[in-house]
Amino acid sequence: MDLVFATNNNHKLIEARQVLGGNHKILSLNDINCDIEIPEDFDTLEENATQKAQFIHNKFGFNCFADDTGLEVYALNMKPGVFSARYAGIDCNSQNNIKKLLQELKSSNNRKARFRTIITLILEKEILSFEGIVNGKIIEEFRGKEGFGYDPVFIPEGYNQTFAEMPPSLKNNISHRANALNKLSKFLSLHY
Ligand code: ITT
Repeated sequence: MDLVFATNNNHKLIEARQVLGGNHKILSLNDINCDIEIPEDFDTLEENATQKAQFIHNKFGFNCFADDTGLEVYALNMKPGVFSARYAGIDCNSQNNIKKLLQELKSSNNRKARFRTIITLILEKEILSFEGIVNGKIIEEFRGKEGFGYDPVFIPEGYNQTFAEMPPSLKNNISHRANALNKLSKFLSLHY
């Protein structure tokens, strides 16, 4: 099946194609000639994922899905969460966000965190959501060059490497996004 992935994040697109690409054609926004910045106006992952998917579906009519992801840190009352992309400010990059995170956690022994992804799928007018979570901890320094976002400071439970130190294929087996994408894949294989 052809599905548009409503994301401006190329890393997410690569990850989704690795999980779903064998059975489905995953089209990018480029592939459908869409160069519009998709709005993300809400303060929950669920609402933002739905807004992104609905925006593309309404404008272009394709079956599509969108992902909204947050890093939830226990000692910070699950922040930055839905505000992960702009944690250090609206124009800040991942490095700035991580620096702010490490600063906020400086006096804390509780480094427990999780990534949570919500994927919303719009298929033949039906709207469905899939959640993926990976538990882990935030380390005190940047480690690794793979991945993106907060990957250099996040070690998933049961591993010694950060997501940015792992081969991408390993992150893509165990991550929050892989988890949600696998649920989406299972749904598609059962129903279509
Ligand atoms: P789209 O909304 O266009 O899909 P985005 O990069 O804005 O792309 P999010 O709003 O979902 O995506 O991302 C929120 C933040 O969380 C952002 O700073 C990302 O870098 C970070 N993030 C998302 N997925 C991640 C992952 O797998 N590993 C590390 N950081 C991640």
